[in-house]
Amino acid sequence: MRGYDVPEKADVAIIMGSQSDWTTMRHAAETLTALEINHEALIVSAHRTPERLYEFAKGAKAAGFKAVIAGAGGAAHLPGMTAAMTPLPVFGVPVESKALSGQDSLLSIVQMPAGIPVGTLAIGKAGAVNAALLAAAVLALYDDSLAKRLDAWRAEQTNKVALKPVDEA
Ligand code: RP5
Repeated sequence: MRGYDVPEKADVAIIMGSQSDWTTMRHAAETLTALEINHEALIVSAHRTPERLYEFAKGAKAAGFKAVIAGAGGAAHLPGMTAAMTPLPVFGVPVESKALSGQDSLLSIVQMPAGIPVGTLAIGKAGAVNAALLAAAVLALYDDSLAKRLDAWRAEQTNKVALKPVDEA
């Protein structure tokens, strides 16, 4: 595991199948940063780096991670394969694909057989942000300070919603 240069105290792993997924998955990272949750982002491809996936998933719990956010596009096996090899909660983010706009990613991730769950989020940025919020909610069950930060994050979001719509240019 430490071959990946993971910080000693990263609570959440954000893994993705390709560098090209980072434009989506960085929204998960930014959300975790806003909530002051230590995290580490890694490229781990189910297809191109299967041995890296095996090593990551088998060692993720021992490495100290408490949740895994896994984003992938197309034939998106990464979240499911990861969930098969770790007892940690795995949240899957379908990345929007060029050919099928992420519907392929969504169906690949969501249709897990009974017994190996992947919590599947929405396609794209919304899914990445919500994966981070779900991971935060899990960690907050045992971390009162984080629970307060999560409450504050949601309150701030609520406060930003204007009562009346305005004309936009
Ligand atoms: C998947 O293939 C990745 O998760 C990515 O979404 C998709 C395309 O990868 P690249 O060809 O852009 O590297 O494995």
